[in-house]
Amino acid sequence: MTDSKSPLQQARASYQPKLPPALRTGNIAVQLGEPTEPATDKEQIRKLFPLTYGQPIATLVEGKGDLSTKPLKVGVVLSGGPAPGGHNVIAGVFDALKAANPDSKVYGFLKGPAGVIKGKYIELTAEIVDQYRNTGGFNMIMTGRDKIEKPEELEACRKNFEEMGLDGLVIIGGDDSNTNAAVLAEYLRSVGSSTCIIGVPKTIDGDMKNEVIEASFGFDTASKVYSELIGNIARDATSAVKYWHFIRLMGRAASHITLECALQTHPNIALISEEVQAKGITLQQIVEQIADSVVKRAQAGKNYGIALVPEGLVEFIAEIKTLIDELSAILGQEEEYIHSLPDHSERVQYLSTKLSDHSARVYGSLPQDIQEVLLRRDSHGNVPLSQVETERLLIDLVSDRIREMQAKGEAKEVKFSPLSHFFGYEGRCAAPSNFDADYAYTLGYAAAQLIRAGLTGYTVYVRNLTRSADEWVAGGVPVTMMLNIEARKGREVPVIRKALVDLEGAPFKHFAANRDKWAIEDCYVYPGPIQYFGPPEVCDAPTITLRMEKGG
Ligand code: FBP
Repeated sequence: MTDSKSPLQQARASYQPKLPPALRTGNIAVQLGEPTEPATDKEQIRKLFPLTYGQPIATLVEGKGDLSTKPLKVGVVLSGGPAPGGHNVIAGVFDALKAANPDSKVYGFLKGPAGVIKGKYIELTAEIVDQYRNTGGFNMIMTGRDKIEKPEELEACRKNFEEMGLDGLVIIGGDDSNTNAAVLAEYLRSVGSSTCIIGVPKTIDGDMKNEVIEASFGFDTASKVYSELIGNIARDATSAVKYWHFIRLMGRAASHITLECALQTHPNIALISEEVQAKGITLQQIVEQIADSVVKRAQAGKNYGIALVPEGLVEFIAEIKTLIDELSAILGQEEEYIHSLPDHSERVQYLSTKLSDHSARVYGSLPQDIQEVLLRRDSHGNVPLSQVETERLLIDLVSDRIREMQAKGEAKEVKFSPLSHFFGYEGRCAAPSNFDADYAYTLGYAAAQLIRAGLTGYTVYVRNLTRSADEWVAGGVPVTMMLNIEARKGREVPVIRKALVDLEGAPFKHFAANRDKWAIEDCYVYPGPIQYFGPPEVCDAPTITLRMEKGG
C-alpha cells in the first residue's frame, strides 16, 4: 500500500480479531452431519450437481487435529461489490494456513473471477497481508463481477489450478458467486481435479442468509455508516427546519439495509420493497403515503423530514417488475440488435412494438435516464439498480402531488423543499466494525480448515453471532443445499435463493408497529460514527436486525 496510514489505521493494524474457541486450538477437526438436500427443485439440482449433491453439513470442532498439515497452496478471490471485512477474510485464510504449516502459500487472484480465468495472481506474503489487516476495501487484490460458468472458463480455471498446484480456492462473494463456487466445484470433481472450492458469504446487502448462514459480512459496517449519515442529516433537518431529505440506500434487491437504518434512526418514512410487493402497492400509492406525511408534518409546523428509499424498490413495484421481466426476455433474444439501434428514441420505439401494451405505457411514462438504465444488465443478468435514481423520481412525483393539492386550495401549510441523497459507495469500503473484523477473519480462518479437510462445494458459516465469539461455532454448509431454480435472462438456472426482508420477522414487525408515530413526530435517533475502542455495548453490538432475528 503506497498511502501513508492515518492514526486510526495505525491503531487498528494491531487489532487481533477474535476467533471461536474451536479455531483457537491446534487440534481442529471436522464433524460431518447427515446428508443434505435443497428445500425445492431437488431432482433438477441433483441432476446438475451429481458429484457434490447431498453433502453433509460440516462443523469445525476441537478434536484430534487430524486435518492436513502438509504445505498447501490456496488461492483467494474477491467477487462482486466490496464489503467491509474482505481483507480480514484473506488474513484469516493466511494465518490459518501458516499456523498449520509455515510453508503453505496463499495466492490472490486479481480483479475478481476474471483473474482466476486468466490465471492472473500474486503471492500474498506476510508483508502484504499485514498492510491490510482490519482495513476496509478490496484493494489488496481488487474485485470484479465476472462469472466462471462457460465450459471454456471452467476448463481455463482447471488448467491454471493444475499449473499452480493449487489445493484450494476461496471465493469471497454473494449469492451468485457462491453459486459459481458450486458450479466450479462440481466441474473440477467431474474432471478429476483435486482443487477444493470454498465460498464465503459476502455482501453489504445482507441478503445471503438462511437457517445456517446468519449474516453476510459487510452488512454490519455498511448499515452503521449509513445510519450515522442519516442521523447527521436528521440533525441538520431539525436544525435548518426547511428540507425534506430523500435518501436512497444500497441493497440491489432486498431492503435489509433500509430496514436496519430505519431501526437505527427512526426516519419519517422508510419504504420496504418486500412490503410493496406483497401488498401490490402501486407507485401512486407510495406517492400518496409520502405526501400524507409531508402534509401532516407541515400542519404540525414541520416542513422537513427524512424518507428512506431502498435501491431495489422499482423492481418490487408490480407494474415496473413486469416491465423489467418483459425487457429481460426481449434482451435475452435481441440484446445486440437493440443496442445497435442508433439512438434512444429508436430503441423506445422498437421496444413499444415488443412489450405488452401496459408495459409499453409504463416504460413510456418513465424519465429517459431510468428508461436507459432498465436496458442494461450486469454479468449476472441483473439491472444495475444503483444507477436508477428512484429518490429523484419520488421527489418529482410527490412535488407534482403537492402542487395538485395546492391548486385545489389544500395543503396550504406545505413548503416542500426536497433534497436527494444516495448512500451506497460511502459504506462499502469503510473500515470494518469490530463485529465485521472478527466475523470476516473467522470466516477466512474456517475456510482454510475446510480446505485442509479436503471439502469442496461448501460455503462457510458461523453460528451464534449475537453472542460473544467465545460461543461462536464455525463450519461449512454444502452450496447445493441452498440452491433453487430461477429464471435469469429468460433461462432456468440454479441459484442461491436471496433472503428478502421477512414481513413476519421481528425487525419488520417492530418497524411496522412504530412507523405511524415516526411519520408525524420527530423520533430521530442519532447513532454517531462506528467506534472501535470503548465499552462493548458501543463497539461490539451487532446490527439491530440480527439481534431481533436471533432474539438477542
Ligand atoms: P454485491 O451483492 O456484489 O456484494 O454488491 C452489492 C452492491 O453494493 C449493491 O448494493 C449495489 O446494487 C451493487 O453492489 C452496485 O454494484 P456496482 O459496484 O457494480 O456499482
